[in-house]
Amino acid sequence: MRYWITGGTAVNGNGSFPADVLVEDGKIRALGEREEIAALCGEDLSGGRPRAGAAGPDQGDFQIIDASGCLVFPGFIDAHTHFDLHVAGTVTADDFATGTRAAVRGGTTTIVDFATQYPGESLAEGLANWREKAEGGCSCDYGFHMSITEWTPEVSREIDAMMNAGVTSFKLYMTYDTQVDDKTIFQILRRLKEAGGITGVHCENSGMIAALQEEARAAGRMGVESHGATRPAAAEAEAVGRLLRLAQAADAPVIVVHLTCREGLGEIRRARARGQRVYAETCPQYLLMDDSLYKLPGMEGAKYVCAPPLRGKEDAACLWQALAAGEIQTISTDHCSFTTAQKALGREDFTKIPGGMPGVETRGVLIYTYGVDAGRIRLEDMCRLLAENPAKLYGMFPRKGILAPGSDADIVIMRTGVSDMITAAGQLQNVDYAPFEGWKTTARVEQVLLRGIPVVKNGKVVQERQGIYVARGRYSL
Ligand code: DUC
Ligand code: ZN
Repeated sequence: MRYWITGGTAVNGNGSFPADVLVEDGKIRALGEREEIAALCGEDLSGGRPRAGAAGPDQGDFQIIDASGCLVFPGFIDAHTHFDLHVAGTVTADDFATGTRAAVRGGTTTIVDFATQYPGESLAEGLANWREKAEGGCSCDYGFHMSITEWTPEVSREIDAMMNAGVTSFKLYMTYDTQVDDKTIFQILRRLKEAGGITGVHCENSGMIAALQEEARAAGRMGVESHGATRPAAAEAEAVGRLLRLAQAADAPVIVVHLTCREGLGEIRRARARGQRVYAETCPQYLLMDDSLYKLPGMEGAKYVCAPPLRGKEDAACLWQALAAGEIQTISTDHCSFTTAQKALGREDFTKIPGGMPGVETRGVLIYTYGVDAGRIRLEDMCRLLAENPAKLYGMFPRKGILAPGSDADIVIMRTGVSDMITAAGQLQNVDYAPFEGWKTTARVEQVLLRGIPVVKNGKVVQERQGIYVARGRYSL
């Protein structure tokens, strides 16, 4: 089947321009003026429009998709999701089936989730476990980072097999029970440099957090409000700084995932000034929400418990400026969803609230509305942050992340200038609340193609389980 997407404004990381797109056999065949695409389709445009008109009925060997008045983006990539993950004695509310259905509805055509090496496992076992969770049930394409939690000579030897299997990025935690110590971080950074892989790191100083949690417990401050107070920006900045010194000595590139604060950004700036290659990611919640939410009554604030925690408004402003300046390369979601019943596990003890929020469904419309429409970033910045840069950083470019001949026909048609609202009732995420409940959006994802398959029409998922595993190459950003 061929699709002719007509009348839209194509957006790539280097700009936007009116263009029609021809899709053939799951790939983008051509991008250009309507007359050029018409010639490729054997159409005579003397009547003014393609024969199929606006609605898009089947025209034999091609279908028209009317994108008039819409933005046409390369499919968004969310390189930070946690589906079907065991956290704090429970398991995330979204699995790969529900999570990827929500993703694709929001314009995300590829996710990269975190396969995790559970205690005593090899990396191969961890990866096999995650492949089994995902296989056959995904509604968008998917790949895996590998979270390394135990480092031995055997695990070190597995790195090449991971790279060959298309798992070319790795995740380390500096906090949680999955944390690795500085010696291990250093050894892994060196090993991955040698193998051509890249490391993303969750940066928080676990000792500082443990001490502050102990103090809170002793003082009987066990409510949600203590969550933010016991994970200060200094804990994040210290860990970012330490990681970057380890990376400097290892002469290795590194990714700071979910950066939340000005102080952490300062550490990144200093490392870059030393000549280091450092990439940074942030998430919509750190750009749009703040830590006053932890003061909400009862367990309301638990909905926003995530780590690192939400920060102050001035941190969010700083992150927006850094996005506009190109100092932060990607916006992912850290989608890690729990229902309010699961959040209630921490009713008596904030340290037992499972950390994380849903977000995979709403990233595109939020970043358009509060980023582009609000004048904080440009349209092409949005495209780089949500599509091109993650594709490059995680070894999928130019197969994904760009509208170009030969690329996968992962395409998002977004209508702007609308007046919509985010609600839990309207979401596909498998959660009974929406963190952005009641937030207005000025953009709507109308249609999505996944490798040329129309999977979303009129904002509804019309084809499920079309996603495939993406073996990724080496980073190229
Ligand atoms: N942070 C969360 O809030 N949840 C899961 C993992 C993480 O880093
Ligand atoms: Zn995460």
